[in-house]
Amino acid sequence: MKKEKLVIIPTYNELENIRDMIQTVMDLEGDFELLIIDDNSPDGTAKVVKDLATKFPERLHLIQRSGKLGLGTAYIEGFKYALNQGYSYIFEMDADFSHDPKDLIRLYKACAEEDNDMAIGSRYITGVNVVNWPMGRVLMSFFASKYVQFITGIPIKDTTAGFKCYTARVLRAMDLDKIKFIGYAFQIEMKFTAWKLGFKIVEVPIIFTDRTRGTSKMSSGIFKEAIFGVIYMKIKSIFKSYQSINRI
Ligand SMILES: Nc1nc2c(ncn2[C@@H]2O[C@H](COP(=O)(O)OP(=O)(O)OP(=O)(O)O)[C@@H](O)[C@H]2O)c(=O)[nH]1
Ligand SMILES: [Mg+2]
Repeated sequence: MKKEKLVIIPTYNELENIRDMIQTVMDLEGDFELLIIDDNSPDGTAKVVKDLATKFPERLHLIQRSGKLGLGTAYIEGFKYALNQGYSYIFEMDADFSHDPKDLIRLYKACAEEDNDMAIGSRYITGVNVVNWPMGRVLMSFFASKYVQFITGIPIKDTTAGFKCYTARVLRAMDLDKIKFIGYAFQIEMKFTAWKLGFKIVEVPIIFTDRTRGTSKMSSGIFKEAIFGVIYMKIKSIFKSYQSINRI
């Protein structure tokens, strides 16, 4: 089977979502493959993945880690796996259906058919496309994105978005071991690095819906990391020259 598209989903206690999510992605047109990175979820998320892997042995993959090590490190591990295996399009998506799996196809096309290096599922292109979040959280997320744009100068409206398609060349160009943040700041750092390396990034409008099942893993530490992290990242970037670590 051609290793073309790999969707990476990090999970921590997503028992209530994982079965439906896997089935939905497997049913999509275009033979998407799935890599679940589970951090030893106490609710047994990984067990469901293992059971379903017998149904989709070629297309469903699982990496189990010893404990809750954070979203950023889970993705870095997934990116390395994807590059080693030779996938061309690598996606980030949450397990909780906040991102509509059908939009994976639009993100894919934005890269494969429209000559972009990276596509971002964006909530803030046409106003604010967020469903069921309390107003406080909508405003916080929206202004967080504005804050990041202001500090870093990055021309992206949804800087903390976690729904993306990377072409392999973007991930190959980055020194993944140098990506240090783990929460929302991780999402910002990945976009900032891709932009600094000169890649062509497009935002695709999506509707983001708050999770209806399972519980949030976001903590105040993750917000703090993002607030101070962008300032740190910006200052560091002034002294750094951005060059691809591989020839692309
Ligand atoms: N492997 C792994 N996955 C994580 C970790 N923290 C969060 N996740 C997963 O990352 C995705 C995003 O986390 P969420 O808790 O949905 O974060 P959020 O969307 O900002 O917040 P809510 O939607 O309110 O829950 C989900 O699939 C989580 O299960 C972690 O430490 N390790
Ligand atoms: Mg979520």
